Parts: sequence; structure tokens; C-alpha cells
Amino acid sequence: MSPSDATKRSVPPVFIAKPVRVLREPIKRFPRRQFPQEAAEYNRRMSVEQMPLIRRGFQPAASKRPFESPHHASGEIQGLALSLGAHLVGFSPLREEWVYADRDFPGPYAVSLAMEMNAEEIRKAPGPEALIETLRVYHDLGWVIVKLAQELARMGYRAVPQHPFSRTHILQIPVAVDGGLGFLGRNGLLITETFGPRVRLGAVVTNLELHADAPRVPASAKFCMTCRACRDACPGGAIPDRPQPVNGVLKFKIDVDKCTPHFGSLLGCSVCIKACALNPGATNSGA
Ligand code: B12
Ligand code: SF4
Ligand code: SF4
Repeated sequence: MSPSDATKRSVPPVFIAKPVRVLREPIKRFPRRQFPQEAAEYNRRMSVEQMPLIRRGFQPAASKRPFESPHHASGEIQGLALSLGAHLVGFSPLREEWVYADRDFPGPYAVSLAMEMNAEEIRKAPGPEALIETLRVYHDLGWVIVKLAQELARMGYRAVPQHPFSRTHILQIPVAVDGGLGFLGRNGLLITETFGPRVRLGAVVTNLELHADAPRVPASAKFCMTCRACRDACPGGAIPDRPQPVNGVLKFKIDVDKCTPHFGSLLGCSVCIKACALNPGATNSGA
């Protein structure tokens, strides 16, 4: 089946679950008095400036701008996304397995986007600095996604933003893996070659035909099989010793019920990002 405009999913998804369904206990609220004002302000700006645009949607222009080839289209979209502020860009045909069961299939191609979080701020995790940095990058990447969607619509193509901090159609990590941005680490996060796991993810789904390179497994993925730095550092003991079969595929899967209490009480925690030996410049990388 060649990818076409938005269709309803016909194949049951594999790795699906609404977040509410996987969390046996509700996520504890972040302690209100500790919630930093700067983080609250980024949150407010996303709600009042970005979310209304996303809810309204992006109406494609009446005529489609032609591209010489999918290769040319990817090149142009990559340049555009980087100029808007993304740090990594990848393309993939969107697989139905990565779309939440209760959402429509949003389109045939995904543009995955990653934005780096500041290393100094993440080094201070867990605490208010890492939380502010998280919200800052959600906000800044949110604008990249909104603006890219606007541009695609102006070119005459459908564009469905997958904002990093709102309810999306897609699971960001496997889509980013398909787009060649990195691999799934023991810590349950996407690990990129350039920034390690210190990135936030978002995407725009579109019907513009894009050229996708085959996903690459970097050499560092092998190192991750034997390193356990994140597991030793995790305050909840949520990071696994071994990969486990999930829907027929071996993968590292964190224990969400052990993570969430710390995620809540430690203002988003982020220790599994900070502790990763594949952060650039980490002294425990074995390199
Ligand atoms: C719900 C959620 C949580 C929940 C549950 C976490 C979880 N593992 O599912 C809680 C609140 C605990 C949480 C915590 C954190 N989260 Co969170 N979370 C999400 C969210 C919104 C949905 C994920 C989901 O539906 N999980 C439920 C099921 C599907 O989980 P699962 O079966 O265990 O699968 C997980 C992975 O294995 C992977 N996955 C699933 N199937 C497959 C298949 C293949 C082939 C591969 C390669 C991967 C893969 O995706 C899932 C999420 O990581 C995503 C954004 C998004 N839309 O994807 C962000 C997201 C995964 N979180 C993120 C981050 C950074 C965090 C935290 C560090 C907190 C923080 N300060 O931001 C911690 C880290 C915990 C950890 N080590 O995983 C980032 C990850 C960035 C990265 N580098 O990978 C995301 C992508 C948000 C973003 N926009 O950047 N999170
Ligand atoms: S967010 Fe904290 S508790 Fe959750 S997996 Fe990462 S280090 Fe462990
Ligand atoms: S700390 Fe080590 S084991 Fe954990 S994700 Fe990073 S490389 Fe993999």
C-alpha cells in the first residue's frame, strides 16, 4: 500500500496505550510551592499562544507547490526546520504501530524534530533548573513545530503538528528512531549521537512525499547493552537490567509505576538524562 492522504487505521497497533492506561497510579502533582515561576510562565505561553493555533488546524493552500522529487522535498524541509531552530531532523513513513489506538492515523509521512536541552541545566537535575529547561525547550520546540506546520500548509500540504508537550497522535520515540535520530536506550529514552538523550522530541505529520533514509543503529547502542550507569542512578529503581519482550520485540522498558512517584516529587526528575554515559563529554562512557 503506498502512503496516501489521511486514512483510518486498519491494522491494530502494536505498542499502543493511552498514557492513562499504562499508569496504574495517577501521576502525583508536582509540589505546587516548589513549581518555579519561569516554568509556569512557559506553560502559560504554550497554552495561550500555541495551543489555540494547533486546535484550529492548518488549512493547506488550494494549490500544491510541486517538488522535483521526495529527495528535494526532504532537503528543503530539513533546511527549513533547522532554520526555525530544530537541532535534529529526520523523515520516515509513519507506521500505524506508533499511532495511539484512540486517534486517527494523521498522515503518511513524519518529520521528526529534536531540540537540545542545555547541558548545564540538566546537570543540576533533579530540581527546578532542569524543570525550567524542560518547559523552555517544550516551548521553543513547540514554535518550531507550529511554524513548520504553517509553512507546509502554505505550500499546499496537510500538516498535523505533534507538539512535544501536548496530547499527540504518535509515540515520539519510535517515530524518531524510524527517522534515524537515534536508538532506544536502557533508560527508555531516545539516545542521539550528537546530544545523547538530552533532547526533547516533537514532529509534524504531513502528506508531502518525503525521502527517508533507513534508520541507523549507532555503535554506541552496543555499549548501552553493558553499561548500567542510568540504572544505578535512578532514584526509583525503574530502569531495567535486561531488555524484555514487548509485543514480540525485545526492548528496554522502564517500570512506569516505579518512575512516576519520583517524576512527581522531584519536579520531573530527569536523572536518567543526566546520568547517561552517552551524554557528550561524559566521563563514564568507556570511550
Ligand atoms: C507518558 C509519558 C511519560 C510517563 C510514562 C513514561 C513511559 N516510559 O512511557 C512518565 C510521566 C513516567 C514519563 C517520564 C519521563 N519522560 Co516522558 N513521555 C510520556 C509521553 C507523553 C507518552 C509516552 C507513552 O505513551 N508511554 C506509554 C507506553 C507506550 O510506554 P512504553 O511501552 O514503555 O514505551 C516507551 C518506550 O519504550 C517507547 N517505545 C514504545 N514502543 C516502542 C517501539 C520501539 C521500536 C522503540 C524504539 C521505542 C518504543 O515509547 C514509550 C515512551 O518512552 C512521551 C511523548 C510521546 N507522545 O511519545 C514523553 C517522552 C517519552 N518523555 C520524555 C522524557 C524526557 C521524560 C522524563 C525524563 C521526564 C522529564 N523530565 O521530561 C521521564 C523519563 C522516564 C523514562 N526513563 O522513560 C521525552 C523523551 C525524550 C527522549 N530523549 O527520548 C518524551 C518523548 C517527551 C518529549 N516530547 O520529548 N513520561
Ligand atoms: S525520571 Fe527519574 S525515576 Fe523516572 S526513570 Fe528517570 S531517573 Fe528513574
Ligand atoms: S547510562 Fe549507559 S545503560 Fe543507561 S542509557 Fe546511557 S549508555 Fe545506556
